Order: sequence, then C-alpha cells, then structure tokens
Amino acid sequence: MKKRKIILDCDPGHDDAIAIMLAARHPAIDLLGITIVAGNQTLNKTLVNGLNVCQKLDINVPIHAGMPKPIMREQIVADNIHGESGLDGPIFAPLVRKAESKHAIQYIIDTLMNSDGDITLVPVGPLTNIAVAMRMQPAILPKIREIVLMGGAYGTGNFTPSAEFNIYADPEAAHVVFTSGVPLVMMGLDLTNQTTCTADVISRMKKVGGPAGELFSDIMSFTLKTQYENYGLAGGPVHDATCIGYLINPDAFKMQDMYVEIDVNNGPCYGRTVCDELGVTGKQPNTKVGMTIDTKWFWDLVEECVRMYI
Ligand SMILES: [Ca+2]
Repeated sequence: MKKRKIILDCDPGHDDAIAIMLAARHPAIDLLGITIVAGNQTLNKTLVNGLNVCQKLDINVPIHAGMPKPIMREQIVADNIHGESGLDGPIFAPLVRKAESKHAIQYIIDTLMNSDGDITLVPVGPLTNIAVAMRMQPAILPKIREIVLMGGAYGTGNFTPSAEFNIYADPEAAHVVFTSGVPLVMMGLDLTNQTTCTADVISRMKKVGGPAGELFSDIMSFTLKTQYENYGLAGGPVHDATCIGYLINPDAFKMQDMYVEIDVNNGPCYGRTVCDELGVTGKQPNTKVGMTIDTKWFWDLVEECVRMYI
C-alpha cells in the first residue's frame, strides 16, 4: 500500500492527541510533520501538549509552532472542554522534547513547494496556519493534494448555536481555506459526534495497555467529565481522529458533496459553515462533507493503533 503523506496541523487538545496517536503509527499514513496552532488553548500551551504527547508515545516527527492568534477576531479558547492546560487529565514526565526552530507557516510552504503535489493537509484546529500559508505563498495551492479537516457542521454548532469551535475560533481563516479551490473534506460535528467514546471504550483501550492505552484512558476520562458538565452527555467524541480514519479507509464513511461557505458577518451565525445540503444555491460543490461513519470499524481501528505502541 502506498502511504498517504500528511502534515497534521493541530491545537492539542484531547481529540488532537488521539489523532496524533493514529497518524504516527498506522502503516497507511506517512506523517511528515506536526504543526501547532492556537485553539483549544493558547499557542504556548498547545505546543507543550503536542510535545508531551509525542514524547510520551516516542513519536519522532518534526513539530513546528505556528500562529499564536487568529487573523482578525479576538482570541477564544476552549478551556471549558480541555481545561487550563488544554490537555488536562494525563500527567506527563518532565518535558525534554523540543520544537523545531522553523515557523510552521514556513515549514508548510517549504514542504509543499518541494513536493510532487502528493501531500494532504490535515487541519484539526482553527484554520489560521493553513490560511496564512495560502496568503503568504499562493503557489502552494496547486501543490496541496487535498485538505481533510475537522470543523464546522451542517447542523447546529457546539460553541454557539450556529458555529463549531474550530471554525468559530478563526472564521476569516476558514473563509480563506473554503474559497481556495483546493479539494476539501470536512468532518463536521454531524459526523464526529457519532464517535462517542463511553466508559466501555475507555476500559477496552486501557486493557490493551502500553503508553497509548494509558494515554487514551487518561485523556478520554477527562473528556467524559467535561462533556457531561457542558452538554449532559455520557460520552465524548474524538472529533479530530475521524480525519485520520478517513485517510486510512474512506469506505467506512458516507460523504456528500456540498457547496460550503463560511459566515464571516458579525451576527448570531458568525463562524457558521453554511452547507448547501439540498443544492438550493445551484453552486458547484467545493467540499465532501462527512455524513456517517462506521463506528464499530472506527473503534477497532483505534484499538489496532493503540496496540502498535506496545
Ligand atoms: Ca483540535
């Protein structure tokens, strides 16, 4: 099998950590590098979290720090879901792992420009890094094979009634990406909320053991707590990891082509991914939107990946 080359752009983050876990070891994925953006917490915190996860799981890919602030809006963080550190729950050993000195934007541009157009970008946080890279060097656009992102919803949001967190955290950046003409795959809340991790799933992964089993258990136990406190739910979705699942086996997903645009007006729908599900605009679809996922297959995949760290 030819490995799928990706750059994972993330804001770790609990579900980001699970995405890193899947991407770094699965034989179908060639994880070239990790770029970090502010999102779930401020950049200094999301960077430390990314480094901690990679140190704990012995993942040796370059990690580059990116944009500390959204393009236009005031910064927001999701400490209600991810805690003060952005990755509350697990206790990590003292951090020795270091980030690369090159800025994430330059890393993304250089890596794409030196490629054969076979690299997929996987942004699972606010789209600031990707948008700034596109604006700084537009020649990267035809070099991007595809963007497989977590964000948005064709239904309702989770941070406002209209908007999902990643898009709401930088709607202007999302607008740049969704109007870029690059092929887009969007895993929105409608799909990612189907991957609800319950206490049963946590014990299943803990039983597998190893550093990944332990980390999964510590991470998702905290997620279960905040999901209950915030939304009254008995389980927690692992949103970001669905993007890696899609790259490994798109057949486990039902997708629908839609025209998607971002509401960047300062009203109640600010940051909404307006998805033309019924095709009423007559506009050419620009996005494959995730509708359903084979959940049994997904948890088997997670277990398979947890096992690869033993
Ligand atoms: Ca994320």
